[in-house]
Amino acid sequence: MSSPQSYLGLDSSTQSLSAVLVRVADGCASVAWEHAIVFDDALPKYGTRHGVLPSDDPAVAVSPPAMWVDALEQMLSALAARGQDLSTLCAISGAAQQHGSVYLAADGGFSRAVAPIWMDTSTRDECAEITAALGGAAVVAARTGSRVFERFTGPQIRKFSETDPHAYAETTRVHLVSSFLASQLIGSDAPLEPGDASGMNLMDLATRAWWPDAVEATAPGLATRLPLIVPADTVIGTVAPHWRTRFGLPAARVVVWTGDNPSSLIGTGLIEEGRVAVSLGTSDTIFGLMREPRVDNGGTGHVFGAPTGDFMGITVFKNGSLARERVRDEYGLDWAGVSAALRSTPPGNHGRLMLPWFDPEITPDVREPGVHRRELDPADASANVRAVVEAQMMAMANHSAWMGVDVRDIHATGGAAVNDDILQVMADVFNARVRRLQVGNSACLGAALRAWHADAAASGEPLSWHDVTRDLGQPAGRALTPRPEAVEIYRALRGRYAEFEKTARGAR
Ligand code: XUL
Repeated sequence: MSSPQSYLGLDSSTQSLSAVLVRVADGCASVAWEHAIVFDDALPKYGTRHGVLPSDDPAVAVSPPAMWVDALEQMLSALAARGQDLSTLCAISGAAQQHGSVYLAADGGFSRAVAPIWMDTSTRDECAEITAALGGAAVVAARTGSRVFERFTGPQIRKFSETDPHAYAETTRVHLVSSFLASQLIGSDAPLEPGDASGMNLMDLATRAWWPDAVEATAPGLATRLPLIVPADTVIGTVAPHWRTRFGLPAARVVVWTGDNPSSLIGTGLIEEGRVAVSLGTSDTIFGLMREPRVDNGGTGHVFGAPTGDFMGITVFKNGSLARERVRDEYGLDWAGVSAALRSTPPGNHGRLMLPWFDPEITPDVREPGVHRRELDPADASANVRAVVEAQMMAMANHSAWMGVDVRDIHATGGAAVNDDILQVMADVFNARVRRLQVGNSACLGAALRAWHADAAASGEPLSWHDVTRDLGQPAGRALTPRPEAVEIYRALRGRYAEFEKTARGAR
């Protein structure tokens, strides 16, 4: 019998910091502890709403990076307070919301008090300028995996360098949220890995190194301000002495952090091509592993590096859980009420449609928020609940076709994946079998499994991705299967939904 080992995975998302502690004994992995710190509730002094600072401009979305550090401290304190032996803790890794940028000065303090995050859409001009300088959208997409997007870090850095050149001049390091928090954990400057770095419009996907032309086109002197990019399995240090003395943590290895989506790829067990996962979180995302990058040239899809060293295709929808909650709250319902509404209305909703653009949308590209209804009475609570869920599923199915995956099986994760009635709509719209994961927070689980995988390699006893995802990164429980009559209805309705989207966007 080998002695037990444990691995900590952290996930700093838009609204919370969560942790999963995975225990490995005799080759079997189980979850020993889970914990979450919700920013608005646990750190009210920062005044965030859903983790974001209030703004009069719907295009602006920023968060205070100091809040993320405070949450990390609360989390490590909670880990220590479990009172159990932490000496088995071998390695820690993490995931974070992608694209957000943290600006540090030479003394390690913030040169900008706020961090623009993935919900920010205020960089339209910067996107156009970078695209033009690099020879067009198709060139940038082929090289970096995505055309230039407002929330991607490159245009965000450009905006900061132009609107506050003095503070930009003071900046010596621009971190992503992932590398910023990893730096806190190791007590020194942490690198990035290709998964999160591919959300910046600055990395060459083929070489997994910075693309000099993009770096130059983005902001003056940016090259020296960017972290290094290292392979995704790199041990970047150990838990800093500060945390060890404070909370009695061991000198566990710290593995380079990644973005929440690449991390979820591991946490949902998608280590082979041909399957997809749908994450129903603050953002809804659909993603899958790709052996070779197939880029969505003109569209809204992205190709990121995958933690396995392969690639992943992903499409992101901004109006995810906040849109579902808006509809739920508008009609004074709870989640049981949402389920009841879905059960009391038929698939296809008698043709009643909603475009749920409560906030500016990423996919499709919608800058002016606005909810559109067709044949849908705003006073009809049940029909509106069905309409928002059907809209999200149809948009996801329509806009992920570029990934070229014949979707037969979906691994569902994220907060709303606990709801069978929502997952039934997913199964019917995609005509696919839907199963949820054993561990709800797949980004967090992925971080713990990445820590295990890299620690094993660093200890000279490498494990395969299959080994580390076998016990926990797999679906569990009953599958929701598509119902043939509903599948037929959605086959037709998806076309009508696409046409409604087109008309509404054209009317702008
Ligand atoms: C990915 C994206 C979001 C954030 C959410 O491109 O913008 O999924 O990573 O945390």
